[in-house]
Parts: sequence; structure tokens; C-alpha cells
Amino acid sequence: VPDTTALDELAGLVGPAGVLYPGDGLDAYEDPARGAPGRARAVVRPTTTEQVRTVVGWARRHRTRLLPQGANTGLVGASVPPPDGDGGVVVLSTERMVHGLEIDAANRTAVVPAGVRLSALDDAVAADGLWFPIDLAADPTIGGMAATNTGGARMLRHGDVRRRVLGIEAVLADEGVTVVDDLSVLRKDNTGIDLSSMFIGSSGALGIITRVAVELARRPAQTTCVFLAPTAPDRVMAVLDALDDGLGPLLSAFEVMSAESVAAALAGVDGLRSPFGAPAPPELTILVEAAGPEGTDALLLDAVAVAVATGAATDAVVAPAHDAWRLRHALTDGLRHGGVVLGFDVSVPRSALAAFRSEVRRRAAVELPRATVADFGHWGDGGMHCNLVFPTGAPPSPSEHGLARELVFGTAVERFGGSYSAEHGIGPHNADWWRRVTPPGNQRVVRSLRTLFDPLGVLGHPDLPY
Ligand code: LAC
Ligand code: ZN
Repeated sequence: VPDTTALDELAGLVGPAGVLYPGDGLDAYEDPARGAPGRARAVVRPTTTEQVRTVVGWARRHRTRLLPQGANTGLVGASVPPPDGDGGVVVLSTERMVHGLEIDAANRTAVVPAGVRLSALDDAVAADGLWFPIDLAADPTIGGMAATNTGGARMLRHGDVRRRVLGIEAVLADEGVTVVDDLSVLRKDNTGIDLSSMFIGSSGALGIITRVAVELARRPAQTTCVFLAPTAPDRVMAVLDALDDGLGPLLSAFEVMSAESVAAALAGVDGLRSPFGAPAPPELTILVEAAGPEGTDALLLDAVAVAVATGAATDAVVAPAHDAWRLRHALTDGLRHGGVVLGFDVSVPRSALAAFRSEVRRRAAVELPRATVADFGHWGDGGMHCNLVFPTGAPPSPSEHGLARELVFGTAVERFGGSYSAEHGIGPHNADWWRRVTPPGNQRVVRSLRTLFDPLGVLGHPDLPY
């Protein structure tokens, strides 16, 4: 645990406004979007890459753990200090690293300081007809998005962060406090091993990402959404096929929401409308988005008509895009109003989604009868947010929590060859599964990188598995 002298030294290095102490109210840095709050010794807020180097050098000298944090919207616990921590962890917030955004509109790229929020980047490039087309229910920082390799609801069309990053600048915690300068804005640059890629999805354990070069996209002229009710869960992929055939690359999202999730959102969040007007939502509601030039709406309606004609869907209604996404993004919040949510972000091959879902429901009815399964997710990418909701007055016991993890992760990974973290990355919430299923050789390679980049182990959450 650093003594006050060490913190005084830190304030001397980054200025008094650069360090916040527990008395300053650290809730925003200690309360996660999901899970238990943590406790930090202090929060340091550097403004530049050079200041990050200074802070990392300080952490090395004092053997103090630095926990990089963006907007603290992560869902696997990697951005908040440990709840039972002795207060020894210092949060390195990138929130003041927002100056010097460089936009090349004709190249459709931007070099973004790590602390810039997704919404701020979109605002800055809107006048050029551009956007960073990763859609989330939260507003994270670009550095955090890179460190966790965020997926989101338009991954089907635009990819995850890894697919849109052209280069990264990061500060290592090696002896020289090296700056890895790989900020290319070239789409084609095949000059050897891709260093930037190592930091994407690293949860901040290999280096502090300070700037990110990203590929932007043209904003579509027209965005249209339709809700569809599939005839049965195992016909959802037939609906996707019909839409793919009719829309090709114009198909930009294919989300599926269970009746339990939609009902919870309608009950718990104001101002939402039931997709099909009826009070009880169907077993599954598909949200389809098509985005492109004028005329995209007509193509979407034709493709929907084909899906209905083949018998894969029974009902379809056009919804204003804003309303459709408001409902979709309200699901997590809605569930939280209705109970205590254990959320699991899993994926399986798309062909196995329906079977996975019914197996989880079958097992949950037997093994966790107090829980309601309320799933929704990115079926177009094989992703499912598999939530188990317990009554508010009777939250899950530790043994129910353990059973739930085993049930959902075990079914996804061991039964269906899926992943225990489809898009939310690695953090304390799923570190045990990283150890359990990552091949031992791969674990050794990751730990070797860690030793090379951060030999003293001062970077990242102390409960990461590497
Ligand atoms: C979503 C978050 C939970 O898709 O990933 O809403
Ligand atoms: Zn998601």
C-alpha cells in the first residue's frame, strides 16, 4: 500500500487536479455497471501520453497497482478495484485524455485519445457524414472499447473493435516505460507482426492504451427497423437467411429478445411500446435493422415478406428505428427493475443457439427453480445475453450463483463449443473460466507477454487471470 508520501509525489507529477482521494467522492470510479463496488487508494487522471509514462514510472517505483479505467461501463468487473481490496489499487482514469482528436474525413479515419467517449467521437465526425458504427447500450471511451474489444449490436455488419482499429499507441510498464507507437491510419500495412492487436481485448494488462486509430464509416442515408415474430426458436436462422438473401450487406443488425426480457423492459422502463401492440410479447421478437441508400426500406420489406411466406415468421411490423433501439437498449435496465440479475454473455455457433437456449431453460427449471431465464442478444453473431433473474426480496445465494455459472457457462462451452465471454472481455467475473478452458500453452504465451511488457505486475486488475 502506497504511503501518503507516494501519493504526494504523484500529485507533484501530474498536478493537484490530476489526483483524487477517497474523501473527494470516488463513487463513479468505484461503482461498476454490474457487480460489487470496489475501493481505490486514489484516482490518477493524466492528460497526455507523456503523463501516463510518468504515472507508470511512479507505479513501478512504488510497486503500486494501476487499474486503467475508461468510462467504467464494463460488465465483467475489470474496471473497478476489488471489493475486498485493501485500498492499495490506484485507478488510472483516462477521462482527461480527450484533447488532440485528429480526423481525416476523406480517409474515413480518426486518431482518438483514449478518454474520448463514443458519443463524442460520433458528434465530432457527424458533420463529415461519418460515424464509428459500433452500437452499444452504454457510452464507453474509445480506449476502453479497444482494451475490451467491444462487440455490440451492429457487429454483424461493422465488426467488433478489433476489426475497426488500424493502430494503437500504448505505454508499457517495462523497465524503459516504452511507448509502443503503432498509430497507423493505413488500411493496408502488411509490415510484420501486428503489435496493436495484442492490446485489443487485453483488459489493460499489457499496457495502457493512450491513443487509438480507427476506421470510420459513412452514415447511412436510411435506417429502417422491423420487428418479426419467428414461428419457433429453431426457425430464427431461416429468418436470417431470408433477410441476408434480400438485403446482402444492407442488413446491419439481427437481434433477438425473449418474452421475459421484453415484458421486463415494458414494465420497468417508461415510454416504451410493445412491438406488436399486444400486451403479451411473443416467445421471441426479432429486431432487424437495414441501413443504406434510399430504397433500403423497400428491400427490407420485400425480404421480410419472403421470411413470412416461407413460414419462418408469423408477424412483422415496421418500427421507427429510434423506438426499436430504445426498447432493445432498455432490456438490461428493465430486468434490473424486476429482480436480481445474474448476467452471462455467452456465444455458441449460430446453428446451436436455439438448442442452447432450450437446454439452459430445461436445466434452470430443474436446478434453479427460483430463477427466471430472460435471454436476449446478438443472434446474428451467435451471441446471447443469458440472464437468470431472481426475486428482489430473495437474491441468489452463493451456491445458486455458483450453480448458475456452471449451468450457463458449462452448457455454452462444454456442451455446445461456445464462449464464456462473447463480447464483454475478461475480468474478475470470468477469470476462473479463462484458467479453466484456455489451453495451457496459450496461457503460458500470454503470461510471457505479460512478463515482458509488465515485469513487476503493476498493470490491470489484480484479479485478472494473467
Ligand atoms: C447488450 C449488452 C448487455 O447487448 O451487451 O445490451
Ligand atoms: Zn451485448
